[in-house]
Amino acid sequence: MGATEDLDYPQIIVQYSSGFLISKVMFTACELGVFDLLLESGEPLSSDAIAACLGTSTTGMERLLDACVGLKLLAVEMTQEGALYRNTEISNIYLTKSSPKSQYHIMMYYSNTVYLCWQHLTDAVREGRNQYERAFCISSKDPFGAMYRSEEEMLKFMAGQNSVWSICGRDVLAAFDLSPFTQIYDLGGGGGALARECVSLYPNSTVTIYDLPKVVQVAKEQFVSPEERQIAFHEGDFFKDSIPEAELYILSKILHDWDDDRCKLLLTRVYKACKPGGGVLLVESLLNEDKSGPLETQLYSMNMLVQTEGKERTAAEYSKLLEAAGFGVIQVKRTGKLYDAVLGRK
Ligand code: ASE
Repeated sequence: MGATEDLDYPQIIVQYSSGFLISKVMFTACELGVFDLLLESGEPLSSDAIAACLGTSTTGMERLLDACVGLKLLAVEMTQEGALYRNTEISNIYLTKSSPKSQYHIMMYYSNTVYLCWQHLTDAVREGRNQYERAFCISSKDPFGAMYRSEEEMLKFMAGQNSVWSICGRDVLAAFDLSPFTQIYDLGGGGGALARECVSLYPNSTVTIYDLPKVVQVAKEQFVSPEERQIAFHEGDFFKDSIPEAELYILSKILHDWDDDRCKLLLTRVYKACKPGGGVLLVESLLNEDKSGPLETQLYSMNMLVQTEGKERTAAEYSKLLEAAGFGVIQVKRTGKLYDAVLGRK
């Protein structure tokens, strides 16, 4: 395709203009339980049958299913009885609620919370800050106070964050050989999915999830069973309360929530607590050094603008923050997936 052709018909502009419609079609099919129904049914179903089972209109469901076919999230076959729909392999694995790799919860968080903040992206760019006041009429002083404004919101966030580790957890933890570290703290470990991956990959390790008291309570009740003996809990605020001594601290998607000063404060506190010879593992989505990509990370950085006080950073930026806190021998591993790993040693 030549440049003139591009200018004659602006393919990417057309595509980007309807990009948000794509997300909403996928989120809505998930929310209504289309993929769950087709998995359970075990055979292709008509749009009328799907509409009847899910209690929706037939006219709306037929269009939703056809759009899912266009997105390759469903497949359709024409029979004498009309069109019959079935899941694709990808949908069975990632879009059904019960699958171990389900992305259902993060989609519900995007669709029902993140989406509302993005309504105010223009204001966020003008003002350079998150949009809780406009989106939810709540103070934006304390972003996690706002994000955890109700137990329901906190639960949705924790479940959403957990789903990411079913697709990226192993890679970020295998990026470095962490087997020398057996006493591990996962600071802001939330629902514990990364801790679970960690103890499964490193059977000699114990991982303590350090998080706010209300997060720890919900994690114990809903996400981690007492049988998971290698996972422990510690209630506290890692900016204020003491951080126990350990060999390794995991900070997974924590620094991206905060500005440089807060990051340095936290890393300095972690450095003081850390055993000599120990380290800190940052799990973050790394920007290219010239910030030219990856696109997913650039978009996440916009999301940090509307939802938090942070941003996504380059490997050099994380290295500088680590060095400022005292850490040396900094290693960076890109995984090629959404999240990467940076290891700093004391
Ligand atoms: C945070 C992570 C997220 C804080 C707010 C968040 C995510 C969504 N909202 O630490 C997950 C990452 N996804 C995006 C779009 O940033």
